[in-house]
Amino acid sequence: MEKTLIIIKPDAVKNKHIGDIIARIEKEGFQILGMKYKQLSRADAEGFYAEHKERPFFGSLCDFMTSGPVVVAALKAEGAIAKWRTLIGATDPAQADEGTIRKLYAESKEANAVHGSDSVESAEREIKFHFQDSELV
Ligand code: 3AN
Repeated sequence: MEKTLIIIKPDAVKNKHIGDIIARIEKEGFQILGMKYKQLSRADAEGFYAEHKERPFFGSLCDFMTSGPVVVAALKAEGAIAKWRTLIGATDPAQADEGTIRKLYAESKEANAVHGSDSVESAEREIKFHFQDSELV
C-alpha cells in the first residue's frame, strides 16, 4: 500500500468542485487517512513548492495557491501515487485525457484543480508538511 498527498486547489474550491472530487476519491477506492480545509499562508505555499523556486512561474503559483482556501488530504491505495496522477491527468488541462479531474474541472496549467505527489519521497515530505501523525488515521 502506498500513500499520496493531494490538494484540491483554490480554483476547484471556488468553482464548488470539492464534493465532486471527494466523490471521485471514494469511488476510485482510495482510503482517506486525513483531510483538512485550510487557507495556505505565503510561507506554506513557498515551502510546499520549494522545488519550483527557480521556475519562472513560482511567484504566480504561490499567489494562486494562497488566493483562497484549499482541501489537503492524505490518501492510501495500491499504487496510490500513479493511480491519482492517472486520475487527475496532465498538468495542462488542454492536454489532459477525457474524464480526468483536470479535464473536467481545471481552468489552466496553473489553476489546474488538483495536486498529487510525484514520488514516494515527495509524498512522505508533503504528508508531513500538512499533517501531524496524530491527525492521520
Ligand atoms: P504537476 O502538478 O502536474 O505535478 P508540476 O509539479 O510540474 O506539475 O508543477 C507544479 C504546479 O505548478 C502545477 N500543478 C501548476 O499549478 C504549476 N505549473 C506547472 N507548470 C506551469 C507553467 N508552465 N505555468 C504556470 N504554472 C505551472
